[in-house]
Amino acid sequence: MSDCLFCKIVAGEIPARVAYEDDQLLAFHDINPKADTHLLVIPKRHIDNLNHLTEADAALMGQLLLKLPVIARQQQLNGFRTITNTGVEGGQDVFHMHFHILGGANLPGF
Ligand code: DGP
Repeated sequence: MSDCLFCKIVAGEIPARVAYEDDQLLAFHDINPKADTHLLVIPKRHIDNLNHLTEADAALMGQLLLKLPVIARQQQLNGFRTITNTGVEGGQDVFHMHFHILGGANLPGF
């Protein structure tokens, strides 16, 4: 999607501190971290949010979930919090599906 911020990060048009990349997924540091470690994990292919998933996305979502702890371990996190905000009413600001990984010191209460 040409006007999507995270698609532009995938395309290298907007810089980001990349923590992990493969052919389907990208993880990068959040520009406004809410904890000592705050990453965003996204599918490279544009999907607005969980509301827009179809059966065809099942394998991709499986890969994404499996990679979350791998990426967290690469950041030396033994434990972490995962959040995905869905829709305006769910607090989503960027409409390219992303999973927050939050961890380390200063993890806010929930
Ligand atoms: P959400 O509210 O769940 O849609 O989270 C969007 C997150 O995206 C928010 O924590 C800040 C982050 N963010 C917004 N713009 C940029 C950017 O240009 N670069 C990076 N790295 N993160 C961004």
